[in-house]
Amino acid sequence: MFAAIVLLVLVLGTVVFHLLSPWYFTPIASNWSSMDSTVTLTFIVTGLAFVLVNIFIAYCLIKFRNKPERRAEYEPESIKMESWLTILTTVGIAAMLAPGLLIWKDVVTPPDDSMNLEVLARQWNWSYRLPGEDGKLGAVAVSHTTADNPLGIDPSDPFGQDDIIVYDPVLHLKVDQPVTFLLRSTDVLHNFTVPQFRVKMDFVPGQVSYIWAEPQKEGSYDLLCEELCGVGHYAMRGRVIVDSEEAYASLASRSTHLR
Ligand SMILES: [Cu+2]
Repeated sequence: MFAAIVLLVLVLGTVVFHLLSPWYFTPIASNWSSMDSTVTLTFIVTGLAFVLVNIFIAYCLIKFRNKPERRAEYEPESIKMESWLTILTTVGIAAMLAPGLLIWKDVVTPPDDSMNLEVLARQWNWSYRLPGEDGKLGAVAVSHTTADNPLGIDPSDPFGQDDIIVYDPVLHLKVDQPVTFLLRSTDVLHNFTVPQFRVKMDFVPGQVSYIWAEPQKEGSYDLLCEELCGVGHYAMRGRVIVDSEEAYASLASRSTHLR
């Protein structure tokens, strides 16, 4: 009886803590509210399973508690119960996973008006490359990488000649402009995470991975590397500043010297 009461108090405490907890996601600043919906759905499904299973255990502890005259029943199989358990588990898991598949399709399909922007991760800092006036990023290759050309821009590609390179952890973005981040690493695995954008992706040396988001709220956000990438990992911090259209335009006109 005592164990059953402790169990029920723990369940109640856990649910109340979850509902009243001040530790939750930072306010969202991008188009990915669907991510928050899937997390909420997962909490509902797993929360229901957690509460029901524990109430059932507490019920069994009381109902089948030890009595001198009681004998255990031997029932190795119950087709009816197993069928119900299989159906309920299937419905619960499908409810959690199916929306994720639809949202993943959106994650891997950047919109047509999305701006390509390159992020270069290195132990342990960030650089960025934005398309110049031609609106296109030039070709890059590891074979062109030198101390003077750390991004490996191909000198023979005209599209690359006006690219804007930012050797600074601060990246400016325009509000309501979808951006596809092309992710390159020159050394080890890193990860691109702006918690307020709700999407994250690994950098894999030797390939270009990508992620897209539409920043919808002006502000200044931390850019984190969320892949343990060496002793300086903790210091691999960047900053993404989402500007209004006017602020971004005046910044762009000033940043031509960065070319
Ligand atoms: Cu890193």
